[in-house]
This record gives sequence, C-alpha cells and structure tokens, in this order.
Amino acid sequence: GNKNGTGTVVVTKTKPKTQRPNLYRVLLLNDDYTPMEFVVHVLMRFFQKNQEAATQIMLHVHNNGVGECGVFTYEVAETKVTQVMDFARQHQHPLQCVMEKK
Ligand code: NFA
Repeated sequence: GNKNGTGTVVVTKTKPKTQRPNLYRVLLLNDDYTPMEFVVHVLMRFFQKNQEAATQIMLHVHNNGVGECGVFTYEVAETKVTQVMDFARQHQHPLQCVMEKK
C-alpha cells in the first residue's frame, strides 16, 4: 500500500483480470416455409452438428420460434450468419439467421 497526506494508508490493488473475448450466440428463427430437412442440413454443414443434435435444435426452433446454433467470437459468428443467409437465399428459402451478444 501507499501513504497519502493524512497519514492514511491506502491500499490499491491491480486486478489480475484474465481477458475474456466477447461472445455471440448465433440463432436460427422459425418460419412457415423452410423445409425441416434443409434446417437440419444447415446445422450439420455450418455448425458441425450430428444428425441427432441438428434435429433436436431444428425442432426446438420449430416449436419455440428461435434457437441457438452455437456461441462464437464476433468474427466467427458474423461468418456463420453470412454463410447461412447466403445458402438459404441460394435455395430460395426464407430461413433467417442472426447473432446476439451473450
Ligand atoms: N417451421 C418449418 C416447417 O414447418 C421448419 C423450420 C424449422 C423452419 C426451424 C425454420 C427453422 N417446415
């Protein structure tokens, strides 16, 4: 600690703050038109899910309106969103993919 004019000992501590990266959830949104099998394919292709996990997430989105595909740093999350949106558009499906800060 150090000492000031009043004679009071002031102890300052420097936090050993280990830097965490800002994380972002990538979400899929439900719609009435995108085929279930297409959503499962997206989850396997872009989020490395196996068929069982992909089906569970797809059904969660279908039943709840929104669901998490994964959690990533900003740049990776942004890339996933762009890849999914481009792929859906190429196949003329209205599937929406978004990211949100965790
Ligand atoms: N709701 C779509 C259907 O019934 C399936 C779907 C699931 C779409 C998840 C988008 C996201 N065909």
